[in-house]
Amino acid sequence: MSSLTIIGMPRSNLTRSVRIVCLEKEVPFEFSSKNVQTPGQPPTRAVVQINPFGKVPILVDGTFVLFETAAICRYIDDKFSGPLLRPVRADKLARMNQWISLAMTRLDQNIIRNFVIPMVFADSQKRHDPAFVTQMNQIADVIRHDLTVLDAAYGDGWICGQRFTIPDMLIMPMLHYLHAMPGGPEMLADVPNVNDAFQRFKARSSAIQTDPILPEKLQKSA
Ligand SMILES: N[C@@H](CCC(=O)N[C@@H](CS)C(=O)NCC(=O)O)C(=O)O
Repeated sequence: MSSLTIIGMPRSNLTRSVRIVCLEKEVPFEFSSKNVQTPGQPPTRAVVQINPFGKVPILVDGTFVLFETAAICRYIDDKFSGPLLRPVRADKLARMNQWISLAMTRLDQNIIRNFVIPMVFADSQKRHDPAFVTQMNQIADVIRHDLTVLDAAYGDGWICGQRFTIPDMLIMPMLHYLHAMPGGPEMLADVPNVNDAFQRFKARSSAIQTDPILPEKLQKSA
């Protein structure tokens, strides 16, 4: 019997990644969004008490509390039996860690924080503001560049070859949001290996069970 709880928000891409890791690892867990966020407000006391940085996801395993998505994903894979979510050979493992690091630093920052979030919160007037348009176009160019690099890595199916591993579980939820943005489907269509992996990701049970179900307004804006 697992005592695992994942604390986070259903629409947080990183919380989704951790839930996907649990599902792929076949570990039973509870998902708790209680007192996690008050929209437009700083992190709640309930969150800050267990993560002083005020961020989710957070893992609670009995008395053990862990924050930072990459650390949580690796912990789940290392601690529990079930399908291995990483390669075995040292060089392949190092390569996986390279992609995890890239996903958590550059890709999450550029795709989610610098592009998706500003686009979601921009009203129609803001979306037509020339300074905002220039800024979004510049970030879109960086994302296009990064997707091209990823496309070469996705040549064998997933980023570490044929096995669906932790960096895929971090990157694919980011692409889910990117795909919902204006120009997102076109960006993905330009990178066929990444796009093919994204289509296979969407069909996985772990992706379906954690689908953030984006509001219709957002879906239509793509
Ligand atoms: N470095 C952290 C980043 C976590 C993060 O930015 N989480 C977002 C949700 S995806 C969050 O907590 N946002 C709420 C806030 O910033 O108040 C990690 O890897 O877990």
